[in-house]
Amino acid sequence: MSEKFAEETQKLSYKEFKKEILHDYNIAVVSRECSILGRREVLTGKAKFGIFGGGKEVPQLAMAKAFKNGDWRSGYYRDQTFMMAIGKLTAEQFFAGLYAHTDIKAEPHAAGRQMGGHFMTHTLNEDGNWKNQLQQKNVSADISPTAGQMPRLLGLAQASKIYRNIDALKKTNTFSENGNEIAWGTIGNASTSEGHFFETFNAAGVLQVPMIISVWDDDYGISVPAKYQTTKENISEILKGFQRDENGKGYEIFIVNGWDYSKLIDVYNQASTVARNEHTPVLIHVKELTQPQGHSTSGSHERYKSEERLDWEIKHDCNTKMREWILSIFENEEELISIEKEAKKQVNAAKRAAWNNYLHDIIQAQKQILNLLKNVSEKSENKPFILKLKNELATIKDPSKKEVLSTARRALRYLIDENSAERTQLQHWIENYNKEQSYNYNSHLYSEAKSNAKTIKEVKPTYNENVTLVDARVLLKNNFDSILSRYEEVLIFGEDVGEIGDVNQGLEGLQEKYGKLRVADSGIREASIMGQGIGMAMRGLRPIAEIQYLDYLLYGLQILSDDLATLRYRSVGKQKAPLIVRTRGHRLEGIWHSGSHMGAVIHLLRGMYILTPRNMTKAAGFYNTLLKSDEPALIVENLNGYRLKEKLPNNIGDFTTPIGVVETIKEGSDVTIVSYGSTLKIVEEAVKELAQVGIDAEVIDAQTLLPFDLNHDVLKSIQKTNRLVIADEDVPGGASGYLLNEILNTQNAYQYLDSKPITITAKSHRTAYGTDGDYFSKPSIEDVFEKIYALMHEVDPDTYKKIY
Ligand SMILES: Cc1ncc(C[n+]2csc(CCOP(=O)(O)OP(=O)(O)O)c2C)c(N)n1
Ligand SMILES: [Mg+2]
Repeated sequence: MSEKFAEETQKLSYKEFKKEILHDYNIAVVSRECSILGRREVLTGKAKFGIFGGGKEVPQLAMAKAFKNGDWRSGYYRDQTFMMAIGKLTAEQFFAGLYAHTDIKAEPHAAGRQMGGHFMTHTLNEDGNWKNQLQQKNVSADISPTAGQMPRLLGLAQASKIYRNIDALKKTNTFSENGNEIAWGTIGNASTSEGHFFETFNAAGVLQVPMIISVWDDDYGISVPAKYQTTKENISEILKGFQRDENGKGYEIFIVNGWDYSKLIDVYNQASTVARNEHTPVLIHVKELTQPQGHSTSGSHERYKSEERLDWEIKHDCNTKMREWILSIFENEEELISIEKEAKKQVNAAKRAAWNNYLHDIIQAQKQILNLLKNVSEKSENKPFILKLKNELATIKDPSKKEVLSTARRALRYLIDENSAERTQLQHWIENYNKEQSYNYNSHLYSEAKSNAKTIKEVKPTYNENVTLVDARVLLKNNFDSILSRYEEVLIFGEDVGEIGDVNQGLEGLQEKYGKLRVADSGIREASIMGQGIGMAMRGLRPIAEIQYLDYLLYGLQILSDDLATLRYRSVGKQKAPLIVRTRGHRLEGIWHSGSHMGAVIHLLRGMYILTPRNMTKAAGFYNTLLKSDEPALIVENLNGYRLKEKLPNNIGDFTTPIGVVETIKEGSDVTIVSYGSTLKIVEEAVKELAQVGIDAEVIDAQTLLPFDLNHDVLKSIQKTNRLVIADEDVPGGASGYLLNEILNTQNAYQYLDSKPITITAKSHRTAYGTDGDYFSKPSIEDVFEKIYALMHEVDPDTYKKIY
């Protein structure tokens, strides 16, 4: 027993001491039994895939002891023991997750949407409002991409720093008590090879935030050993340079073996004191862990581990070692044997209960369909076919919803020519079942709460009689000023955002006014800037995280796509992170400054709003709208718009731009042109020239790509013009392909078209540099003119004679 641990335990009576250790041992054993039976459930076909926490139990017990209410975890799929130890996972819930039970009460971690092993706690109430995070232990919803949990971890930790250091936020709130909360990260040894790990690690050292990263080191990443993962095969060794010392702030680093229960408890205590009190980040390298059942249910580790390694793993299994240690103190094996036997029984019973609970509703549905098919077959000419389907379904002992519904849908086809009450019943049953299940599998991509961003009403900008024209960046700056003064929880950060007030001075002077924490410069690290925003937004702050140029969003795109955009969906509406991402793009210069890839963005970021304001008044209005609601969004400002003159509204901070509403900026009768962002300027010029030859175009600004035109105003325009042109500067089939699908399929506009719909886009390659590079890469005024002219030539060749 280590000294510190002995000291601690002296405070407990022997009885309490023993009780606590046996309680922990019990959790470890129950957790292991879950892993063992879980694997069996997959191998026998009852569950699809399993990834478990066997071999990592003991350090998680220690972490759970130091984890307090208000704290946050951002971890990965090995942490079932931790979840059990903080009282947020039962054995029955573990199996419900494995079976993908869609009832959130039975499976509170994802209602079956995520593979087992991906955990969360609920931070939102039924109405979508925040719960009190100080009264519970908080677990941010896990994701599968290795190290994807790291960027978010930075923001979760940074939030404590913000709450501790910004006076206005110190008033009692439900998120933080003076910033005393720790953000706990867990990561596998091999996943530390990812850039996200190193980027986050460095950033947390720079920011000095209360973050503790535990590396669960089992020497492998699936089959690939440490030799190919980590320099010197040792993550704490190579991170030594981060150790804080007299030369500067940095990390506290601990190294401990994962089977050493008492030492682990010491280390986690020390680590939490350092992080909580001093806001110093900590690394705990937990070594000598094992994976007794291999990586996942997809394979067996005997394929790639040597005999010696397998033998070593048996001897160093953390549960076995903990057992040996307990026996060395208490010398009573009977008690342990009884705990082990009881755990087996308990887990078996939990498994059975979870299975029966999961199957119950499906079996009900199966019975209903068997009954309906029997009834409907009686009078049907296709009786034998329907009965065949019925009998096949009847033989399935453990049916899936798919089997039940697919049988019903196929049976309905046999009744196309028949009319009966039974047929109607069957139709209704299918419709209802589909509706019910669609809620289970398809809900909550966006907020379904009353406060969702689509419901925020438009407030138009208003102007004084003698309106002043200003550089548009001044309008934007005044609006950010207003936002920062109205919302104390708003923070704006990114590269060059602080001291110079962003590269286009949309935030000029605001750091001076609001301080270095609220308007902050960040390192060049887009992925963790996104993560910082996500984590802070999860803790009640309202971050506006800036990506300097749209092209560099790609560095952060993975985390936005995998983490932020999926958050509400994967948590079934139980978590949110209303982060606003600010960037600028469109019509820039050169291959990596062209700012055009909106198609890539809108396809990867379903779950966020993607907004493309055509000027800074519209952009400012979007910020104001978003801050009134609680959903994540990306706003792409026009880089070439900051120096253009705009009218300065007198209701700065109040006016809003509605989400999902297009704007007709010029009416016309011959053709509808839909565009957005900087391309609109080109379109507007071309339209003036088209007017000179008698072509009257209607121009619609899409404004918000996600969601697009909820009122179907484009359809109304096409009903009038019967012709559609979509113009943008993305690649062919990029955002224009998306818009085409929205207009033709979703809005059903195809039926009103008298001409082939056309898209005018950039070339497939990225944009060449310079004025001429732009001219030959992206659509020009002449391109737009000629394409629309050619369209009209096809309609009326006599009036619009061929140009070429
Ligand atoms: C970005 C990404 N790449 C690959 C994978 C597939 N994958 C899942 S787990 C894993 C190994 C992780 O090893 P380690 O971090 O050591 O954690 P362990 O499973 O050993 O606890 C890999 C390659 C993934 N999930 N995400
Ligand atoms: Mg590993």
